Amino acid sequence: MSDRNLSALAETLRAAQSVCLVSHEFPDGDTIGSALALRIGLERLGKTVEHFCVHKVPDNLMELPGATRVRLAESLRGDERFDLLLCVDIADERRAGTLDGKPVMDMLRVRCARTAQVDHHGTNPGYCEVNSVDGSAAAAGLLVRELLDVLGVALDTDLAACLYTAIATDTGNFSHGNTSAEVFRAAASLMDAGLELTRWNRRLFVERAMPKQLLIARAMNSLRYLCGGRLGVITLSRQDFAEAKATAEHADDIVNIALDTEGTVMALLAREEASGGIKCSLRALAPLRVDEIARSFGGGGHAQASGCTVAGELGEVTERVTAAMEKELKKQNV
Ligand SMILES: [Mn+2]
Repeated sequence: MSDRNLSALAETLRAAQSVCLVSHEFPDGDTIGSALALRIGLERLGKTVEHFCVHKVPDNLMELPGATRVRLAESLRGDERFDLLLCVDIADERRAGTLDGKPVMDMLRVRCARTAQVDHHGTNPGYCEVNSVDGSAAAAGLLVRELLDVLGVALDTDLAACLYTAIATDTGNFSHGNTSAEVFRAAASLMDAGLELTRWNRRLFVERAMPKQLLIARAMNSLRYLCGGRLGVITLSRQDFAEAKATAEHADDIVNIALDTEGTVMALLAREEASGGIKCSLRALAPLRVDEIARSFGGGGHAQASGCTVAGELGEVTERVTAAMEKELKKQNV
């Protein structure tokens, strides 16, 4: 395995006294877990560390050590200065987000003497002075674990919790195609360090907020199948959201309930938006695609995951979109 430029990054970190960590917008387990692990390691080496993000840390990560110390980018003061800016899991500098319409990265750069990053996106253009980037790594957390090793920081249960969160998140709980032998070797080293596996696994992958559970119950109740089960359809009304005390974010992956059915190859979630209009999420299993259908309703997206917002009444819009999906299924079947 390549050096991943980790010795250069380690040198840069040793030379810095104050470090400004930044996680990407709409933060996930990798950008937060990796940065929290870096914070623990750097503080153990006697550094001063601040950790920023434009958005707040998701609720299910708030128990991680250091999560309550993550600062919103808007709290950055005019007189704050750092020796080093360290971007974590940020594929492109725009991904750090914006504040009042301005790139957060611009705000941070002027306050930091040097810039560095640790990332695992193959498309990363290398926008810092020191770039530790490996597109073949499954998570930024893998690079951070190795970096801590180079820095001579020994793993403990806190570091294990943060790095597990990073690695488990980006590998879909050790199930996606990027789950390499390196991932399992790293996980083994976290177990050796005393990882509380069942605790963090529950927080990340088992528990759901109660409004989400209640919304799922309603989604399940509305679930029906067309085309002999090849098309699954879920509808959620504004009343469903109100009675579950749920918001649009709680509906995020509910369309998968329909798609994850034996024999189902296409799925639709149609939900009434608070602002009026019906938000449709369309899914398909490759080689089937739904982007053309979404486009025909004024939306768009990826081949197998698309969306559109259609004016009209829930039942009527659902019927129109499912008719288009049925047509597509029949077309692909001949
Ligand atoms: Mn990542």
